[in-house]
Formats: sequence, C-alpha cells, structure tokens
Amino acid sequence: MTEDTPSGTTLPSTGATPASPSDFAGLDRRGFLRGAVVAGGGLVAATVAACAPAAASMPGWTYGPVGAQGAAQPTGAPAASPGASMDHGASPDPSAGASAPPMDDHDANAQAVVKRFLDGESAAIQGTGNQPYGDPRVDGGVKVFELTIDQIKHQIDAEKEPLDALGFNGTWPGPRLDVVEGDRVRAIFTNNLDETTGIHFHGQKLPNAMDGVPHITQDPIQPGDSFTYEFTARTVGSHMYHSHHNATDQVGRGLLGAFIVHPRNESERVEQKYGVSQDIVWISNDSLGGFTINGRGFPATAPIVATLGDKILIRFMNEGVMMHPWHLHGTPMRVVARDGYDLGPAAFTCDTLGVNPGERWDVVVDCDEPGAWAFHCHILSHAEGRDGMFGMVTALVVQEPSAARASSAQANGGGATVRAAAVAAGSTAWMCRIT
Ligand SMILES: [Cu+2]
Repeated sequence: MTEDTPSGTTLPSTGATPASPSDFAGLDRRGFLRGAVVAGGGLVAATVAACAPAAASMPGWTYGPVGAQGAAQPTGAPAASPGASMDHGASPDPSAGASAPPMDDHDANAQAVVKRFLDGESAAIQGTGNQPYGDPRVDGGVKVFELTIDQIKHQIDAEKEPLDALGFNGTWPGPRLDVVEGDRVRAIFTNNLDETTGIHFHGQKLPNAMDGVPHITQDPIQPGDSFTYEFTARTVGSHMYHSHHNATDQVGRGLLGAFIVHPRNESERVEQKYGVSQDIVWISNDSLGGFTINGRGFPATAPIVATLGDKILIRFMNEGVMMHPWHLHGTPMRVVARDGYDLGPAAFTCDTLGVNPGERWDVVVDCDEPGAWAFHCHILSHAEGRDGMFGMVTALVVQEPSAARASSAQANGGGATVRAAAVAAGSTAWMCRIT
C-alpha cells in the first residue's frame, strides 16, 4: 500500500515491504515537480516588474554572480580553475560603501527572485536531473543499467543562458540508480564525449578492476567506446557514481549521480527503519554554473514539500570542491548515517551540517513545525547576495494536513504551496502577499 504525499511522491507506508528497486521509483521529488504549476521565466519577471516597488527604476536583474563578475556565467568552456566560475561575486563587497544600491532595490530584487521560486521555476525547466532510472533490464539475474555520457545544454535556472555541460543519459545529475544489497550490477557506460573518461562508483566495495580510475585500473574510455562495470552491491546506503578522469573538470561540469543500495533486510530500509515518507537525494556542486543543488541554483531549486507529522529522509551528497554547511530553519536534523554507514548510537542531532567534498550524510527530519522554512548553505556567499538569494537555497514546506489535501487537489506544486504554508503558519511578510 502506498500513500500520496502532498508533494505527489509516494513511498510504501510504514510497514509495507517493498520488494524491488522499482518500489523506490517514486521516492524523489519528481512527482511534485511534474505536478507543479509552471511559468516561463520571462513572463514571471514581467509580472514581478509590474507589482514590485521601485520597479520602474530597477536595473536589469542579475543573480548570483552579480557585482564583481556580472550576471552571465561563461557558457561553453568551464573555467580552468573551478574558482573562476563560482559565484563569489555575490559576496558582500566591503569597498562598496556609498556606491551600494539603495535598499529598496535590494528588496525589490530579492522579492523578485523569491517570486520566481514561488511561481514554480524548478518545474518550468526542461532536463531535470536525478530522476529514477526505473527498472533496469535483468539479464541472467544481473541488473543492467545502460548509461550514456553526453555533452548537454544545461540550465541552472530559467533566466541564465544554458551552459555547455556534461550529463549521464542527458541530465545533470544523472539518473538515480537504486539497487538492493547483494544485487549483481552491470553498468554499461557509452562515451559520447569527444574526450576520454572513466566512471567510479564512489563508496562501493568493488573488485579492483571495476574501480574506474583510468591508468590505474583501466584504460580511459575513448570517445565512442563503452566500458562495462560489473560488481555485487555490497556497501549499503547513499553512494555516488561520477567521472574519475579529469575529474575537477568533468565532475564540475555535471558527470555525477546518486547510487543507492537499499538493505536486503526490509526492516532496515529507511521507510521502515525511520518511518520516512520521502527519500530525497540532495547533490551539491560548486563549479560550472556556480552553487547548485541537484544541478539547479535558487530560484530554480525544487522545494521539499511535506505534511505536518511527516518524517523525511535527505541524503546529502557533495560532488563539489568545497565544504557546504547545510542549515535547516525551524526544526533540527537527526543525522543517522555517514557515507552510507549507519551511525547507530552515534547518531546525533543538529541544525547545521557540514558536508565535505565526497561525503554523504543521511538525515531524518521530523516535520513537526508548520510553515515555509529556509534550507540553505550557511556559507552566506553561496546563498545570498546584494540582489537576493541565489545558489544553494531551497525551502522545506511543512503543510497542515488540511492544506496538504487542498494543495494536492489543486496540484499546484511548489510555489503556491510555499506561500500557503507560510500564511497558514502566521507569516505576514510580503512574500505571503505576492499574487
Ligand atoms: Cu556552500
């Protein structure tokens, strides 16, 4: 038996016994992404301009890399140094002084960006990554995943120019791969790039020849060639697959994805062990396109929508080159696993969790406080600048059950749900009055 969550995702309810990876196919945010109201970025911007204060005198909007570096990320070739393409331009400029824009411009710009988030920008962009691979083909008891390594055009948000990025099966992050402990896995990667590569299953115990490190355990995968990785999934928990060749560049451009190994013992799986109704992968990156969550920067990041009383699981994964301290407003996080390994009695509670490059941390959030709660990296220059929030920001929306039913019926998805939850929880900020 499954139950609908307000986000449209489903999980077997507590006590259910999923039997195969296909049971996990709906465990991410795809459902509410699909159901969200969509609005074109240009239309949204025009609407905001009409209602925002000081709109007439407002300069053209820029986000993230504003100020020192200008709005546009370089398209095409990524920077030789990852740092060169980051959003540090949004950091407060101590020399700005008298030249700083009037505060009403800040407020208008900041509100405009939030308006885009509320209007469901995450659902308005094609090519959403981190989608479930679905049921793999089974060949003689082996689960066969077929993945292409592609040059793609990728949008960080609806207004920035698409970037020349990389992806698996056409998306950044690549498809989420779910298997069960003990499964025999065959992953066939076909290199459609015009450069060589190699793929590593990060966190798995692997036969050495399957480790995916060119020049150590295999030759680089040449353009047009394929390589087959085959192994038994022995290491349960939250793991990743990514390029391990020219990796600063290739992973920085998007060659990354989640590899989840569910315990063979069903009572050890997260929905039974923790009673969670959503199983969310959250992959951060910080090179091409700036600071991203699952390949998007705010306001195009997807909100997490839950109902009061829900428990949800978030699997933080850091594919970037710097640490990001994830901070959740409103309610703490119970940290239950690191790098896939159960913390057992060492589990702890916090509201800010630093996730280093390569690490995975699983947290359970007890959604016991209604409202719209900011959820962001607390290196502030990764999250907010003079023109408002950008990059590593999203929201956890905890709805009252009645509101959840209503929003589900309206299938209004992200933004309206965020606003409704904030109003219902007593917020009176202008955000709640945006129409
Ligand atoms: Cu950060």
